[in-house]
Amino acid sequence: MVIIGEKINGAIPSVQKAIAQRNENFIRDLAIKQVEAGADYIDVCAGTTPDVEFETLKWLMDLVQDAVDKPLCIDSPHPTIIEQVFEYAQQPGIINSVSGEGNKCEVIYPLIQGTQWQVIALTCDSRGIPADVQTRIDIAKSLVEKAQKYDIKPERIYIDPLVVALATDYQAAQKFVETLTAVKQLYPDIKTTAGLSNISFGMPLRKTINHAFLTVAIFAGMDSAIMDPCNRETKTALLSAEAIAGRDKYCRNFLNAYRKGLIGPSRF
Ligand code: THG
Repeated sequence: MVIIGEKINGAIPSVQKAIAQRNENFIRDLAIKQVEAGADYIDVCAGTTPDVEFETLKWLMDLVQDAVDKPLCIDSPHPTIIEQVFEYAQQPGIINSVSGEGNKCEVIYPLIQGTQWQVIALTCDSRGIPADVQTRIDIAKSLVEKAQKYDIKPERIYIDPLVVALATDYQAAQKFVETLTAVKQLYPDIKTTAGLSNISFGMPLRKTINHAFLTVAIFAGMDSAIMDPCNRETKTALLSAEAIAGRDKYCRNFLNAYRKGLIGPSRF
């Protein structure tokens, strides 16, 4: 499982405060902790208004790259901002994200053409997130086909079938799994990812729901998750699910993590 550490996101109040105060140590510490906990990529999202997004995102990127040697997942809804910060990335990572909305593909695909960069493609467009599975599959197809014109192969694309809250659509997880399965059948080399926590928004016992969803998504073949790797219970759920899904040969990862004390009941 490819883990994209989600914690450096200006939408989180403590991070927003650290950004406002330009608290370098706070951001560095979040990067280091996530890498120690097993993050493969560090998501950086400014979560500001567009006028200060470039300088904020560049500041975050510089700090993270100074603190750890992991690639970035550059997270912005504005393709032109991604275009501006791109040159400050020290190694190829993931662009988060393109979708069928506006000119996102037309800006991002040429930027990563001929590079090792990967890209997350969301199955939504200017109409929003489709309520039905077939429209999501159609959007995924169009995003993959457009990428082919820029020599971006399916293996460099992470389709995000977009998790909406169960509280909004009680069939959200079912639709997610159906979209993911169909996309993988169409493009066997494609990768898939998702943010874990959206599923439980507006519900009690959020962690429990997130963990059940993670298990189901892993069983459906999800390759990556945008998540908090520092949460011990989530890590335990992740490694259990991978073992159960037959994705952990001889349960080696599970047993090693257990021996190292990285998984198990939470400690107080
Ligand atoms: N898909 C894609 N990108 C995304 C999302 C997605 N980027 C943003 C978001 N969704 C994923 N990122 C976050 C970041 C933080 C939180 C939720 C989603 C969050 N964090 C709490 C905190 O850190 O305080 C709690 C974390 C926890 O303990 O689980 O809520 O869907 N492509």
